[in-house]
Amino acid sequence: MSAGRLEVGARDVLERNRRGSWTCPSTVLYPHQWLWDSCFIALGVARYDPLRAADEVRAVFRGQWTNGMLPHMTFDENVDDIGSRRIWKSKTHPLAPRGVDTSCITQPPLPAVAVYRVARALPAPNRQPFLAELFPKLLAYHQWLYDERDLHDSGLVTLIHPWECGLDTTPPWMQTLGRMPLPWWLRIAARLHLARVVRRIRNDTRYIPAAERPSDDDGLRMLVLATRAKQHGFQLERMPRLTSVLIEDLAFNSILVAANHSLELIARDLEVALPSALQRHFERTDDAFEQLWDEPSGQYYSRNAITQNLIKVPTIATFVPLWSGIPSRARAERLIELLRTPTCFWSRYPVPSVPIDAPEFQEAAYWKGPTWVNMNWMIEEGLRNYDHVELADQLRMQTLELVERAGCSEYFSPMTGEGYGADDFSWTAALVIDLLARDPA
Ligand code: 9WN
Repeated sequence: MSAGRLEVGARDVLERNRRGSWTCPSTVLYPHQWLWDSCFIALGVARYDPLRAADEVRAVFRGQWTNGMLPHMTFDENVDDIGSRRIWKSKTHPLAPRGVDTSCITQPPLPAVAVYRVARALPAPNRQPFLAELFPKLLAYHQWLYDERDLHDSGLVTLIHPWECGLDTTPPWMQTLGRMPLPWWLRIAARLHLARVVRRIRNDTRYIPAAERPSDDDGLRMLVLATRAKQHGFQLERMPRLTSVLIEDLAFNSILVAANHSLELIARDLEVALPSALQRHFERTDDAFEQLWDEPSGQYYSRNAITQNLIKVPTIATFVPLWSGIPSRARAERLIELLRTPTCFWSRYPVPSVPIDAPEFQEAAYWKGPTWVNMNWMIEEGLRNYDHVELADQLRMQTLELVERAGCSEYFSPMTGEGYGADDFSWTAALVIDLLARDPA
């Protein structure tokens, strides 16, 4: 297939998934708006329709809470999807917006990156007004992340639910969740009563083979965890340490570093200063990565915020710091050596979300093994940050080849390239457009 046909197909997916000003990830499986999906979508759309990309990012802020929180989902009122909306009941929360239903947790903080990059693609007269419009909202979001989620000023934001990390079923989260104490009565109640609820909420397995989606057990535990968080107003400071799963997530915090940097660039373009307290938080975050580095294995890991132990289960998240320019050159070289190891991360269709030689690896299971285009996109840029241009080009070509062969699937087998999950998935389409537009060096 030619690059032209690939681009036309990808644009077509984004057109079909368009819902007015925003784009859903998949009409069948994900008919609402998701936070980091819309940011990735905007980055691709900006390549051919910057004004639409600006609207896509703007729409993310429809759901912003009065405390600055950006929810991971904003529901489409025209879609009858009572199940998942019922978990949140956002309108019963005093800080939630009145006009739309949202979830009550966040997702990887990509908006500042999307705003900055989309602004650069806009016609000159639209640029400053767009930045000026969104800057206070971004500021409020980053402020919320630090005020509400970095209670001890460690510099690292703590997540209260795996849905916040974006790599939902990634082994470090699922292993920690698996150890979450469930009282016996809840265990039984969960099995007997919630199973029905889970099945209602889980319309996913009606469309996608169960083996490609979160297991019932993972799904049930995630649901229990959301219910518990709700009992505590989704507020970290109120969550009991014993029955919660609190993680200083590696990918999320790495993305935060890049987003903080974008916010600094936006402030510079607007010729305004960032609050000095916020600037100090940014510096602490940069420094905190030292604590997520494990010298013997030469990798970064997420940290359990309760025990303060690193969760030493290798995943693709270890490469996200490359995207944000976090590691020193020496550490980056170690990470890239690991990345290019064929028995581990450099499979036939890299990059698997879990190394193929790890006991946790499952070829088709969501975030437990498959290759995802958004991760490849970040790693490709990360390789360029550290001047590994040839490897970046190779990853770019192999990612495009994947999509040429299997279509805009949600994720892919890292061994055979077979497409899994939802078809016509928006961020796959959008990021393919961005990769095609990128000048291979
Ligand atoms: C829950 C929409 C989202 C992505 C996440 C991905 C998946 C949802 C789900 O789909 O999560 O938020 O139902 O499993 O894990 O990264 O944003 O595409």
